[in-house]
Amino acid sequence: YPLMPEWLYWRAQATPGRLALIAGGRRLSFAELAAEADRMARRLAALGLEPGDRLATLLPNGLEAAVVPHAVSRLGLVLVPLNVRLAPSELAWQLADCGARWLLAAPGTLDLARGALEELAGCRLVTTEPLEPGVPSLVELPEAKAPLRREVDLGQVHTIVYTSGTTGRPKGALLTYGNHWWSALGSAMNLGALPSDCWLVCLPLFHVGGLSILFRSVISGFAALVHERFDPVAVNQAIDAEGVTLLSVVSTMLQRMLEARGERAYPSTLRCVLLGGGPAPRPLLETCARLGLPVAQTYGLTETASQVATLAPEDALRKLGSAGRPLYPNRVRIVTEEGEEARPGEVGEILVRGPIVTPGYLNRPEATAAAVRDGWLRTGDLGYLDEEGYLYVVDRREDLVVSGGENVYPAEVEAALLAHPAVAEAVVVGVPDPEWGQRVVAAVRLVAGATVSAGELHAWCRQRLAGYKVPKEIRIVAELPRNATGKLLRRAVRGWWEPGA
Ligand code: S0N
Ligand code: AMP
Ligand code: MG
Ligand code: MG
Ligand code: MG
Repeated sequence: YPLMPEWLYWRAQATPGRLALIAGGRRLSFAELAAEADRMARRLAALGLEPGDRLATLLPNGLEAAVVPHAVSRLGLVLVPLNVRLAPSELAWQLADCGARWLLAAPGTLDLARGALEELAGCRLVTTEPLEPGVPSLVELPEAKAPLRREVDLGQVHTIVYTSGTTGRPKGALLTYGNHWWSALGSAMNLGALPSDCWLVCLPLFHVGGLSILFRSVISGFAALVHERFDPVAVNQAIDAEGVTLLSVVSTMLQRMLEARGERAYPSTLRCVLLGGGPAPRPLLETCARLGLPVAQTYGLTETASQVATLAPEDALRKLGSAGRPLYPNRVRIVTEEGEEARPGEVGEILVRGPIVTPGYLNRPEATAAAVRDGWLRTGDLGYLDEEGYLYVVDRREDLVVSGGENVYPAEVEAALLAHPAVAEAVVVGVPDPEWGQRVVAAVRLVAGATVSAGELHAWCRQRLAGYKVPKEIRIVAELPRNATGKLLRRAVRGWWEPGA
């Protein structure tokens, strides 16, 4: 793999005065962002962190979360951005799996970080600002004289992002500099990238949908505006009055933006709304088309560092409902259940090949071998290509629930329910939901003679699972539906919530 100049180091020399980042109440040029990243890198070095070490972060969106990916790259660390919605035990497991030496937390995540570290030896806490005696903070640390890297190796791992799977624990997807580089280039070649662009980050920076915007900004040389949390009114305001030209959202967010706005048109300065992370409901796309809102559906995964295929702006109406064509230089194939190449229009599994595809999962040789074969990533998603090679993702996966852009695998929730001594059997399914796309619900059968309320089970789940995984409804039933051979019928359980499906 070729060495190339470290992106921010290069950018700060090429266009030092151009606006780079608006976050945490500050506006930074690329030169200022680079200085900020260098300072953070030297302070991290003062903790004893060395090239190759893993730095986990538990950060809400803000200045630190936007600077740390670049600091990590200057020092040669590996960034592990953790989801702030997870439960302490879920975080502890990921921290142990990746062997992080330090966990960086902020005021808003301190308690959660503490909870996660309670039973974990070998990982220490560092905070963004002074919060407690004895706990080092970035602000107070000295700047060590560590050598900072001016070049990066495209084959090297930059990030580990945890993503859930059908069975077992989440897996840490390895993302290299090359994955991020080609992702940013493919995006620029499809949507264009202008010095005057400003890409709003209202997705969390611990998922690739948010994180990838930071790399695009530095690689292509446009600004990123980071919102601390998703607020539809603030997003609309930023589009109207703060020069936002691009933004990335999931359906739940876009819907809330439209509800907050009514029928008032968006300004023509808004070039593109990238809509991804889950199915794009057709009525939502049609409403946007009617309002003249330039929405581009995208299909992407953690394992591909974000976008795989994105509809080009000029195809928005002609190909409504499609996720577009694969981004340069990646390829997409559809393979039928029989293992054959699908014909145009024929549904099968979506396979992806190209430099955006992860080299694999941390500590999981079998899962890696199963997911990436001959360079082709098996996504587990179903879709088809039309005659012109445009991708349509069809929403038919039984094992995955996508709720508000967060993925929930029923097995994980079922395991949490089954861990309760009163629960004999549990079935978790996703049902259509007007706000979340799908919501998680559960049906349980209790151990004979046991008594527990749905409320108690709810509280039990809350202690063990991220809020978005906790079933929005739990039904206690006498019997779960089975077929003649005793197999649990998930579809029948789903029918209790979704009659006629
Ligand atoms: C939709 C969001 C913003 C909702 O969060 P909100 O409103 O801030 O919630 P809270 O106020 O914190 O909590 C209120 C209650 O709601 C529950 N809750 C929160 N989120 C969910 C959820 N998703 N599902 C169900 N319930 C939820 C809370 O638990 C709380 O309830 P109680 O009090 O009872 O606990 C938020 O969910 C959000 O940020 N979603 C987006 C997450 C995301 O980034 N997804 C994308 C992940 N995938 C990728 O990154 C790959 C795809 C990709 O890269 C991409 C995606 C989109 C666009 C572009 C791209 C690209 O390729 O570039
Ligand atoms: P994640 O693993 O969190 O990165 O989420 C990736 C998953 O989100 C994919 O495997 C799909 O199941 C789903 N997804 C992403 N984009 C789309 C889309 N345009 N339509 C339907 N599902 C999508
Ligand atoms: Mg996934
Ligand atoms: Mg998702
Ligand atoms: Mg049990």
